[in-house]
Amino acid sequence: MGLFDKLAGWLGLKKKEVNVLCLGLDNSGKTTIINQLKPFNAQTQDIVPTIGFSIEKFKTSSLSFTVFDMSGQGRYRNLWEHYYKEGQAIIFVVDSGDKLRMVVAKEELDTLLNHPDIKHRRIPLLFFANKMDVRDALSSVKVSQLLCLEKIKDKPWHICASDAVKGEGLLEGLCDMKKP
Ligand code: G3D
Repeated sequence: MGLFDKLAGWLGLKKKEVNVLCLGLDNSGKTTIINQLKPFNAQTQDIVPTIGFSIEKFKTSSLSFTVFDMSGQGRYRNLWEHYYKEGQAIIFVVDSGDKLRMVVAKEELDTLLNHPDIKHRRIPLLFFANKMDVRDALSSVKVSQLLCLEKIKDKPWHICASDAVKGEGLLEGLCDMKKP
């Protein structure tokens, strides 16, 4: 079973289409992860490059992904928040080698979780503590502590260390995830 099937399985295929938001700071590894998840026949739909802000969307028969950076672009926030309503699952990617920006990642996560379109929904969250291969990378436990994930009580969540370049940890992340 491929990664993509796993993800589809985890999300359940009762709904016709499930839209997954893949979020995180720039350079955390979102594109690399998504490319690993993407089946060969996935169509990249709209790559919408606007000045300073771009969203990638792609879609297969049952899943669609919306991927964007949340960093350095506060002024584009209302553009990306527009996508929250239609998201039914969130993959939040953190660079576990980037200790300096962990606090920024946490701020973005907190802002996301407090958003009216997310706050009261039992939307499942899958965290990847990515770049586990880099020297001195923080463990998934440490990343979880720094992001205060234990405080998330009203949504199913799971964190997994990953090396997106080698494709390691992604399958484990999806397998360990509880069905929403
Ligand atoms: P983004 O889409 O979140 O901005 P990318 O991030 O997927 O473009 O990844 C940013 C850089 O980190 C890329 O390197 C990519 O190869 C690298 N990267 C992604 N995941 C991992 C990982 O798990 N381990 C390591 N060591 N590197 C990773 P370049 O050099 O292309 O900028």
